[in-house]
Amino acid sequence: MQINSVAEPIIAIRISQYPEDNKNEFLLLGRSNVGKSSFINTLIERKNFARTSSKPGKTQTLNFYLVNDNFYLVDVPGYGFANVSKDTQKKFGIMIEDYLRTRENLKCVFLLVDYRHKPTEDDILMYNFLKYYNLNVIVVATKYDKITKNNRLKQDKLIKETLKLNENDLFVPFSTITKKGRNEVLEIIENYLDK
Ligand SMILES: Nc1nc2c(ncn2[C@@H]2O[C@H](COP(=O)(O)OP(=O)(O)OP(=O)(O)O)[C@@H](O)[C@H]2O)c(=O)[nH]1
Ligand SMILES: [Mg+2]
Repeated sequence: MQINSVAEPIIAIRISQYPEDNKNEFLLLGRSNVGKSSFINTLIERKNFARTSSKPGKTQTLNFYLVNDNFYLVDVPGYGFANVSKDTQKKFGIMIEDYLRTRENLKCVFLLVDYRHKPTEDDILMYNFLKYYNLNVIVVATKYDKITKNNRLKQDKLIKETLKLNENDLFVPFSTITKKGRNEVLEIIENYLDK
């Protein structure tokens, strides 16, 4: 897929603020700082179009990026970061739940986990929650460039076993530095758009 255009995001906190043009949507989920916003930038080949930061807690709203006038990539706040107050975390949780509960044009969720680490309890909870609601989940392991060759197989195994991935679950190692996984993700999106 060629990326021809990306519009300034539609920002939403409440359901009433979501786009109403009923286009297909793809949601990014994952811990704060795992690389959700960076993932979007890599897909659309724009530097910091979706704002990123080395400090967790950068994205604070639902941000809908319309790509090719055809589908939305939806960036959201991350979970599981201790420096964000309990109240704020709760608000973020409600924002994401509202979205998942109501969004019929959601095609699939990219659940991002850090390639270097064992998925956290929050990651496991999120994965199970998505499966329970029968959503299509693609696990993306970010920051692939930061791990040595020797450790890759071990990390693959650790992530798949910790989340208890099924045979049919897609698992995509990803890097914003080398662009590894970019084509695969674009193909996945394309396949959903064709369905
Ligand atoms: N080396 C490397 N760094 C990455 C990669 N992906 C993200 N990062 C870095 O990780 C940090 C966090 O990235 P963000 O995209 O802001 O993370 P986020 O998940 O959107 O974070 P929140 O908005 O706080 O939930 C930034 O410093 C990025 O440059 C990657 O594949 N490789
Ligand atoms: Mg972000």
